[in-house]
Amino acid sequence: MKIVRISDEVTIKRSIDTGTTEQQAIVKTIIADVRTQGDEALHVYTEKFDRVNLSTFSVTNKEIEEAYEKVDQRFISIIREAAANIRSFHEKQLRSSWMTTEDNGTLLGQKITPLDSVGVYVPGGTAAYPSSVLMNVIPAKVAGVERIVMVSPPNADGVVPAAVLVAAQEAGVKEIYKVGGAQAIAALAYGTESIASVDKITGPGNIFVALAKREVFGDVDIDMIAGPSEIAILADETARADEVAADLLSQAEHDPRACSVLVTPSMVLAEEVAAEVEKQLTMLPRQEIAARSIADYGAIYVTADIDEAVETVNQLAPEHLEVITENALELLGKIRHAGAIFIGRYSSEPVGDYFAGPNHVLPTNGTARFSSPLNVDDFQKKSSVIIYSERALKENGAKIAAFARMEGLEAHARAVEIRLKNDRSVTKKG
Ligand code: HSO
Ligand code: ZN
Repeated sequence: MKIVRISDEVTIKRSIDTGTTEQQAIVKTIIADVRTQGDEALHVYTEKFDRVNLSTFSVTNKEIEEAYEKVDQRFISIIREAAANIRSFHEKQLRSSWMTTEDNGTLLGQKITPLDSVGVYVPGGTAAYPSSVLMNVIPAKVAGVERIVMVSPPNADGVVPAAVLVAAQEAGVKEIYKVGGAQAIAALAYGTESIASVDKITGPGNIFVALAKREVFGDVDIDMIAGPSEIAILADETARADEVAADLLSQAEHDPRACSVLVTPSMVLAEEVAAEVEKQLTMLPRQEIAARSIADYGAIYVTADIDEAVETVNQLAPEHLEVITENALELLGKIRHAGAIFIGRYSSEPVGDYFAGPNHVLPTNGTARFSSPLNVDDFQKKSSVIIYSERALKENGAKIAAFARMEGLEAHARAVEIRLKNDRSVTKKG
């Protein structure tokens, strides 16, 4: 792993895949086909890309039951416990509608309403993570979303992995379709004979899925477009090199384009971690992926002191940040940009990926500067409520009409004034 002494600017190499023009064109065609031909197009693309011919896309109760038989009991109970932790964390995010009363009798407020329907995309292959099913579905459920639909590509046998189905069932998904890729995103956005459209699409996917989400955005809402995983570890000489190295590798094994960096004022730790990473790499089942990630995107930055290390981390705005230093908690106040912050050596990143409760869908690519982990607010929206009182309109009507005329909008002015006039004539008559 390369060790670099930090200069005043951190130029970190990260991977942003915006797709080729060819891929963009393919995605546009698929979306247009699904819009015009519905299920027929879904069948054609499922045969073409997933190499399977399905009679229906819908996952049946029988398939769910079979999934439960395939996975072991211990996994089911771990999933249940993780789901309970995730649920209880997200319940704390729930906000209430509110209303305030002004002295003149006016009521003003904010009404919170869950989205009607949400579609969760779950990738196929080795990235079909049951944990991501929980992390996408549970906040929507807690938010009160009535209809949660899951889509995932079928494998060559025409099934979705058992663990994914079990996680979906445990999270409370009632509607699952075996369809993936850009065609699944198009079906969720525009609807087909067998899949009714949704209002928002979340969940990670390959470049075709990401491009399709970008394409349908505006007709429906989408979550963030996630880049490869990232971890930054801020550590001093009190950290154990073997633990730091293990955590760097935990994200490196996700993707050859994942980005794992250590930021430390200690050259001793830097050298020990570099050696440990090499050593532990050779023992990993996914060493090929992790080795490429470490070689291409990994780095150890050595800073002059802790303050410079904190500043470096803020410039990186990493998806995950671990702080393993003396008095780590004291640094929390100085950290401004990170998707999730793990404090102390017992808060290893996978604790958050699976179990602690906070969401593992986090801003990547430096977007932690302006965005947040997936949360309950992402599945609700707000409406303003205005209940203006008679007294308030009488007090302020003339000002509102004057404001409208300043903008040259006479009908606005008259809409207010007609009420003032009507009330004056009623008073006169009475
Ligand atoms: N670390 C990934 C999430 C994940 N890890 C799923 C394991 N499974 C998000 O950055
Ligand atoms: Zn992970």
